[in-house]
Amino acid sequence: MGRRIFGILVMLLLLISVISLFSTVSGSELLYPPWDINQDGEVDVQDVSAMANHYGESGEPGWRPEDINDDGTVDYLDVSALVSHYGETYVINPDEMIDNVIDDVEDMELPDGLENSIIKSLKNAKKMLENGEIEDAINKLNALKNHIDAQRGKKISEENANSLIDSINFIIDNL
Ligand SMILES: [Ca+2]
Ligand SMILES: [Ca+2]
Repeated sequence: MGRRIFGILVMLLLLISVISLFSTVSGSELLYPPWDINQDGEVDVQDVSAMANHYGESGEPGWRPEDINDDGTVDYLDVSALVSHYGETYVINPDEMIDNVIDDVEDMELPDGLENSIIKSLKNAKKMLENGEIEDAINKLNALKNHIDAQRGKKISEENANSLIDSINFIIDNL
């Protein structure tokens, strides 16, 4: 490891230890932000080490996740973006995810009866979550999956059925 890189790493670690004292936990992120390089919901030492491994490299803008600002070089700008968010964690917000699925359903131009029943189930599940009734919400969402499955290839295309069921599974996995 070159002296320059080593110096940068030491500075980085010092900065991190100071900044992490002031970092806050934020929520309500649907997709993890770009400075969570390995996209595991936490900006931590793993992301720093990924950054250190590719520091100084260049390529097509955004060719690597470590090029956070998509300018084609992994440099101090990317380090500073990472450092300024160090210690943050991000949670998947089920409310927003359900709203997104409702938007998707509205865009699918399903027969009215089916569209209404799916949206009603999603809204019920959302209400249950707001009341902290997680088990009930999961049951509701599982029942909705069966309901969609039963119409697969009939009132709803294979493609749309798969996409909705994938989204619902993702929500359930994150509850
Ligand atoms: Ca991470
Ligand atoms: Ca960059």
